[in-house]
Amino acid sequence: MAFFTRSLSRSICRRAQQKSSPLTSLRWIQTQTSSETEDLHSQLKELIPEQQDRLKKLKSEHGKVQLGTITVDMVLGGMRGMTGLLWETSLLDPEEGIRFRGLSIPECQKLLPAARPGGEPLPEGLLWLLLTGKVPSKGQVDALSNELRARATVPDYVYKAIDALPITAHPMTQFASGVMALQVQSEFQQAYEKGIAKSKYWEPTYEDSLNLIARLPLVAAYVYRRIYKGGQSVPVDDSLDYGANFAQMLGFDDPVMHELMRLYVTIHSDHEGGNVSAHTGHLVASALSDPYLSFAAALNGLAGPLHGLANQEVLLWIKSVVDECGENITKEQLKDYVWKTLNSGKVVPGFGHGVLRKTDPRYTCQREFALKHLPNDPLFQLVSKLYEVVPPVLTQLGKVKNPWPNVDAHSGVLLNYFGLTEARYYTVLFGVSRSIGICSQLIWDRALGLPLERPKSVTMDWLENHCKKAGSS
Ligand code: NMX
Ligand code: MLT
Repeated sequence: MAFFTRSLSRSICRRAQQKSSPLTSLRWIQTQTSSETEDLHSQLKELIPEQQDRLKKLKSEHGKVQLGTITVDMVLGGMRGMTGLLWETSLLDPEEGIRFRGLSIPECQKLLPAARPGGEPLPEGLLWLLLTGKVPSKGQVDALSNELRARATVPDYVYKAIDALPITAHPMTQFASGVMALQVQSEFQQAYEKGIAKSKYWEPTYEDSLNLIARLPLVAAYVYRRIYKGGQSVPVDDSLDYGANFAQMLGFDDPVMHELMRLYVTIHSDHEGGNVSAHTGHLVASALSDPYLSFAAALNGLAGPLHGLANQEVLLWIKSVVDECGENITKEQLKDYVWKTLNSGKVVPGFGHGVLRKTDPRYTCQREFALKHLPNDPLFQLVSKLYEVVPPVLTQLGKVKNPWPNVDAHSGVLLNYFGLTEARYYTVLFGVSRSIGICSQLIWDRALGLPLERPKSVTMDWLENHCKKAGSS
């Protein structure tokens, strides 16, 4: 939920009542504009006591309210549908998709500052929104861009740690190793060793988080240039924002690719708290591991093929379709290829989801980007055909809960079109973006004093005995 002071909220509510649909009104009041004079740190500092009180009140007044029932299916089924985490920065609706602090992706595209009029949102603006629940001004976003650039310094030993790995190591392995090496500079770890008070934990967590977010593009670009471009680096461009600079350091100076990277980093940043990477980061951080340690753990979850690595798998799979059947494959041939994949025991990458039950809005906005910038690209046309062919096949399987495409079904063909063709690298891009969501929530975890995460586990014996006692057949 976003934040607003009581008096401001009353006036916003009055204005919201004048709006047409109740749903639009509710969304409208969830976010307010940042006050122009304040910087990010000052805004957070002001918001924290208010939110601490809110949490205390929730606990004392409603702590015993039930949120649902836990079934054996949930325990055996990866905890699907079990509400068990507090995650402030975003909320996922199965039908509608993600909302960042109450704003949908199209609303973010409309409201967040852009580099050019009508352009894609700047990821720095999203970071501000996730942290404060407020829409920043262009001036605030520009100041945050400058701050991130100033924080973007990477010690040489980080590159040496990466260089110690064989060049054939997966890009995610190299990237996560670089993040672990960055941890040497953790301010939280140093402060904890010196005995920092719990009420101040959020401050070094904030410093680590902003430093980490600022430094990740350099480490990620180093991995890319090391593996695919003979180790020749491209320097930071001080005139560019976060997303554009990242693309630039990878070696792409096309302004449309810069726009794509801004969109990419924005939409991959956060997907509420239960996904593997976010949940892992949150869990590890609950032990008071610093943001570097927590985020490195999150990256290792992102590197799994059912999670972030699916973006690599999608492009490799699409290229295997083209290799076998050519670019002008008919829908009938495509259907046969999908069945061949399924019959060989594999999943169709880029389709399905643990929570979503409709087409992922992150897929839809990437499709819109493609329709605008690369409508005639043969691989985009293939992705469009897959949108028609795959869902009925998955539905026919009879067990897939969501046959629709997710975010990973589309990202690869966009990157490939602009020359970033190395599919094995794609999950690193996802990782850079995910730092924005995970770190924003980590700052709030410490500000709110959230406890060590430690759910109860049981054995099959325990479950069988419990069910016998409960009289279930
Ligand atoms: N292709 C083939 N089978 C599928 C697919 C798919 N795309 N999606 C789900 N199923 C199967 C699934 O493997 C399971 O089979 P079984 O009972 O034999 O184990 C059955 O359908 C029921 O699964 P669901 O409850 O629909 O999905 P679940 O929540 O377990 O898993 C995913 C969600 C995302 C892991 C699953 O849909 C999948 O494997 N998709 C392909 C990989 C992918 O695109 N992952 C990226 C997700 C987004 N991200 O970035 O993280
Ligand atoms: C994500 O972005 O984390 C994925 O869509 C997976 C999920 O939400 O479970």
